[in-house]
Amino acid sequence: MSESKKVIVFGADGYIGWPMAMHLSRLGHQVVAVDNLARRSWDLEGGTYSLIPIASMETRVSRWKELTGREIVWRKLDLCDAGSLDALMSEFLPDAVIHLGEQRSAPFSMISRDHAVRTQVNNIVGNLNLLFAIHSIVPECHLIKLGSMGEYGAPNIDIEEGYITIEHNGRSDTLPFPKVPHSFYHLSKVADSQNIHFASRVWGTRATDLNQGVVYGVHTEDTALHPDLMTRFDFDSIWGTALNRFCVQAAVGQPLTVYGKGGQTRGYLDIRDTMACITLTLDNPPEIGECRVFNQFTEQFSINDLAALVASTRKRMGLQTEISHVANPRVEAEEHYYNAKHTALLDLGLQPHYLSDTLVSSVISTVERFKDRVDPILLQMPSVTWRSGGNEIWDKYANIDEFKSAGDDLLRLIDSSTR
Ligand code: NAD
Ligand code: USQ
Repeated sequence: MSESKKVIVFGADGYIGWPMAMHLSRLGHQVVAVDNLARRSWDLEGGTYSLIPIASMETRVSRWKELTGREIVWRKLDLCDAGSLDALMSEFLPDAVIHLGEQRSAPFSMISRDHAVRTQVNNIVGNLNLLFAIHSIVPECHLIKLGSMGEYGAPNIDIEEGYITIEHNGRSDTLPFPKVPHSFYHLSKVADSQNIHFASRVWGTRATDLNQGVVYGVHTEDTALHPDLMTRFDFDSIWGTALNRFCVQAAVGQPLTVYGKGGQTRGYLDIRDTMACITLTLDNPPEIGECRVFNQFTEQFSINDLAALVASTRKRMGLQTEISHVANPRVEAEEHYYNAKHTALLDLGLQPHYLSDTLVSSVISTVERFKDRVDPILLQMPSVTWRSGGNEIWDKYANIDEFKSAGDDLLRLIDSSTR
């Protein structure tokens, strides 16, 4: 393995963050795991939950130490709290930070005005605070930031890795690739990307912006060690991605909810490949002042492809699956050209897993194991639609201060209820 580094993982209580913290710790890096537990409070707020029961961060890090002898330092901290963030950065002086700590659901960001505001304030302010902390405290630190393939939208031209060379009126320049995203959440990622690019140009920040596709699977070498080390699995209409939802719908005998025509095409990758991509990025840092962009996915599928794959895999297991096309709650192209480059991480040595080989082991087996925990209400069509511009049932708080105090109450509840 490469030299041991001091790495802070922000968003370490999340689906990707917890396996990431363990993966880096196993590789011999000194890992600080940071999260404000917002995701658990958003679950309490909306009545959603992980299909896989998840342990508290305290239990996770102590179980990890007991089983491996390795220490992960756990800190509860909000990236939007600049003073506490600066103190943390000064205390640990990281060589690299991996920034996964954002609100990551497109439907959540479209529920109401307040949800859009909370998403953009949380994500853009948190990322900006981190850029300032790096600049003022650890200017050589490598920022590894999780962006999204959805930042690009679905243009009718090939998607490049971050930059495109354009000829216009006889002149030529290489510029950030144009972005026409799918939601207020994805728009927050575009703003992050712009702020990171600016910090690299002006301050010389060393950054890699990883435009990641949809991640699936819950099993890594480390999550498999003990139930307390497992990561979350979402299946409801706000947090569950289409593939997770299809596997759960099929398991409980509901038709798969393909939104609209189902030609919506996205990039996908196995969570083990997410671990590998971020590790390769950490091991191969950019130069000072370089803002690298990698498209982080391994395969492209349309939603129809995913539904057909779930149905054919289950058929081989002797199980029936019904596919339905339902009215699309989102505003998005349902039939479109999609061809996104993704060679940079392959060139660094990524060896992908492929969904058709692993669908049973990565998703279906987990769903079968925990299907008694499924509340079918959460599989139904979402109450959130892109066109409404605000849902009165959800929109119960009038301003951001009320949201914040409600969030504090929820966090106190979580602190007292997690095991
Ligand atoms: P997740 O919601 O499971 O985890 C995110 C974590 O960040 C949560 O534990 C949350 O509490 C924490 N967090 C949020 N705001 C914070 C703040 N202000 N301060 C500290 N912690 C905060 O999400 P995930 O699926 O693990 O995604 C991680 C990152 O990867 C996100 O940035 C997401 O946008 C990006 N991403 C995810 C996917 C995917 O398919 N899961 C795909 C592309 C990109
Ligand atoms: N969809 C269905 N049926 C469903 C749920 C979704 O057809 O029951 C469709 C949606 O309309 C959309 C597509 O599936 O066209 C993808 O939606 P998704 O919910 O699976 O994923 P998405 O909203 O794109 O978001 C997820 C993660 C997000 C990440 C993004 C990567 O939640 O954090 O940024 O994937 S990407 O898609 O590349 O932008």
